[in-house]
Amino acid sequence: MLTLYFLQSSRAIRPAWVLEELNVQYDLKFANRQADGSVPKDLGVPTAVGKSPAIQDGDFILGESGAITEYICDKYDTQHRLLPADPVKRARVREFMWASEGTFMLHIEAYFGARSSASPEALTKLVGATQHDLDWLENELSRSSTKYLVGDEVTLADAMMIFPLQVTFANKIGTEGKSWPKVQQWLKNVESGEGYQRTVKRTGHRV
Ligand SMILES: N[C@@H](CCC(=O)N[C@@H](CS)C(=O)NCC(=O)O)C(=O)O
Repeated sequence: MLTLYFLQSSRAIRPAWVLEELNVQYDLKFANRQADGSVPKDLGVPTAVGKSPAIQDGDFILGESGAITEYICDKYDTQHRLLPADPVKRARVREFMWASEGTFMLHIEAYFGARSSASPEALTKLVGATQHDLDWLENELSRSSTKYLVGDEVTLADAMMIFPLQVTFANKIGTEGKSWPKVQQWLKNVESGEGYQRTVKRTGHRV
């Protein structure tokens, strides 16, 4: 049985949702955040870096949410539902996957790291980077007019992108008084989906 190491309010929502979408049986090793939202010292995660998420599948241990979600698809998504076989669609999905960590989360983490000490000018720049990311996503969704990021069914693009968008809106990183209607509609589509709802019920995920 596959084990998912799941820290509350973390990127672990990504593999959890993928496992639920594919109806893969898994054990959930749950860790809560401390009362102030910080992460407990030892998450009990068996990777060297010890971050959430991680999985153990037999003897195989893997970290990094992008690598984990791809592994789950390679092993369990025989119909290529979430990671399409067609090279163009697959590349499109992976474009969002890479953007989710390498662009969106990068800017969010930089903002969180700097917000208590940086100058107002530096903070404005960091907030501007996230707003620019939202503009890009709004533009992508306007061009495609699909329910999800790549087509009208959930893919790994949605599973990876959901977390940075939830964090951005929950923490109001440059969002106050502004709107990105396509992005906000996409978030609604995701959060009302049956597989996503099942994931929240099983994990208690909240942002
Ligand atoms: N790039 C990694 C980032 C993992 C990461 O930073 N996870 C956070 C939670 S979202 C964590 O475990 N933080 C605890 C720590 O840094 O000790 C991924 O996508 O899995």
